[in-house]
Amino acid sequence: MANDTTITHVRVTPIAFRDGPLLNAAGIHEPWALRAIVEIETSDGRLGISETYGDEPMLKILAQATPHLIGLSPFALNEMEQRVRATVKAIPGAIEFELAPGSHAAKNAPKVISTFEVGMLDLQGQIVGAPVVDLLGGAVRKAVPYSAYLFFKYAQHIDHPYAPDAWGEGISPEQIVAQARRMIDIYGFQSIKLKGGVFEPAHEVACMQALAKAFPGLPLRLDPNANWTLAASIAAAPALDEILEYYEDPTPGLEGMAELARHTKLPLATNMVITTMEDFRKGASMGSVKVLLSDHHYWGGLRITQTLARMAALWDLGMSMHSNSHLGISLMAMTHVAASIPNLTYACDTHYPWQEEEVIQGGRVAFDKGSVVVPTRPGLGVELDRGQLARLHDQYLSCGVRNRDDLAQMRKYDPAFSGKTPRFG
Ligand code: GKR
Ligand code: MG
Repeated sequence: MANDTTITHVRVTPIAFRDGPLLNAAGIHEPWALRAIVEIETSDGRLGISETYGDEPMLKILAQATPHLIGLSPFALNEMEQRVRATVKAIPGAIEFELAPGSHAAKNAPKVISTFEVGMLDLQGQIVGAPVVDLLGGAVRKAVPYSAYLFFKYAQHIDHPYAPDAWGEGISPEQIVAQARRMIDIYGFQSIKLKGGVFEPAHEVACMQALAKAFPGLPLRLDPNANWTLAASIAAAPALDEILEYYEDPTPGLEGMAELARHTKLPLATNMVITTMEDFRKGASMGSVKVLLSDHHYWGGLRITQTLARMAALWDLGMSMHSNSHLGISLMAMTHVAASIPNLTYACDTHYPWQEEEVIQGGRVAFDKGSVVVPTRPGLGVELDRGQLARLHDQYLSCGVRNRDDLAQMRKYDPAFSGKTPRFG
């Protein structure tokens, strides 16, 4: 190999950052969202960075997998993948874990592979002097569009851990329109998604109708995270047919989605029923879903996301990206890969507007007309702010949250909340 740089050390730092009282099908977000920041050091003094889930099972698996990176070249992505697959399989009790809602349990090895791949691509970019997107074949767009991701929400968390956020309550159609207006004013987004599955479908449809009226011509999406029965999803279809660009995971299962597809003019989108290659095969043959929402964090990295995009093109599926609560390193990784995908047919999701804190130098990533400009600097194009990393790690140590649990958090507000899905219809 032309470059004899090797990986000498890997550091995983769990962090916690403030997150709003955002409602979803599983319950409500806790006051603290968790992530893990991974630093990969090399023999020539470079540092590659990556961001992933910070829940305890993920930290355990990372702790067991990281020693296997030592001695590898940052270019040895295939060997890294083989080593991770062998390690994760061999860990006794390495139980699969699910991050509620809409993520997928059978994903431990891909989650780790993705984490390491992003950090190693960051290193490769630094070594060759090219942005990550160039290592992925180059950018087909200069900026990646994201959509305004609205949530039903309370004005503040039940236990008042800190001052309420600036977004206020978001329950009524008027409040949801106001939330959209504020988000679009700040970020310039040119499409809107509402996280549903929280209230009766009629209320959520009324919110979408209010958004359609307030923002004529702007593409709209609704995502009830499979919390509507098939009957409720079919019943809502005629009203939504008139106003949505796609209908995201209203009802559970590939079969349910396939049946729903017979009753709506809308393309059905998913980050729930197609999350593995096996699902892809089934989904493609059933024709249940027309838009694939990928997520490099659990699909296994940036390169497999490109493979997925090619498969989507072959099967005539649209393509966009799913998101969970995240900070700027993840946003940059998403931006590099999304910039390399010709058939990115819809603006990507991002929770970024809900996060106020950061771990990267320079503070929060800027958006221009709802898009993030693809960095041209070597690697990911962002560096760690050590002071912020230490501060957010201290928050992790003191916040008490170790695993995301939207259901338990909801039961603090409503002890009878069952969390059983689908709840509506
Ligand atoms: O953060 O509440 C949330 C979302 O509901 C998230 O967990 C989902 O995975 O955004 C996601 C989705 O599109 O399904
Ligand atoms: Mg979704």
